[in-house]
Amino acid sequence: MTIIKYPDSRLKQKSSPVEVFDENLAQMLDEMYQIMTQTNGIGLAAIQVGIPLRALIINLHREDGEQYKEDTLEIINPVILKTKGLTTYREGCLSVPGFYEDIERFEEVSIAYQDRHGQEKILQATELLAIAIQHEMDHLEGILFIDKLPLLRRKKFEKELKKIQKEQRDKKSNEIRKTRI
Ligand code: QAP
Ligand code: CO
Repeated sequence: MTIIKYPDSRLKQKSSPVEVFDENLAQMLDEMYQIMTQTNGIGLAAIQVGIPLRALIINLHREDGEQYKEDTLEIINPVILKTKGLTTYREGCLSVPGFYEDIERFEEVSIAYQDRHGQEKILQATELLAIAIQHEMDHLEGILFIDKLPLLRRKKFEKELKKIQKEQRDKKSNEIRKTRI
């Protein structure tokens, strides 16, 4: 499993509902957790590892700054039932590393979803959890947080991305040249 990065077109795919709650699903969720924590993430949708299923995981840090596996929320086939208020938060994304921008979201959301066993659940989320849920649910529709930026800020992002991509290309060709000499 590797994390797919923007501008890979797979990130624009709409994910399909999970219909089978079996050992494969459990294994996918476990592997997603591993890669998310290895890359310092707090949320990951299955499409970010190339699997177009409506599944996502969230694991927020506790007050001690640590992540605990038992805190992981595994959210399958979510639907928003209710929203309240608006709030802005500086978001990032494992598929858009190094970029952070303010995004407006609902302040609170209630969702219905299924857990890894197919059991139906309801969750009322506030604060960072509410934001993480909305960010990850957008991935299921093929939407990234940068898609929500106003045109000028989106252009600024595309410009910064080109610069970083060029730097990485130059660094690579330099490394190749060094090993030849
Ligand atoms: C989504 O985001 C999210 O740029 C999860 O270099 C966003 O885990 C949840 C990350 C906002 C709540 C609020 C980003 C790691 C991780 C980077 C992430 C990076 C390394 C982002
Ligand atoms: Co993301």
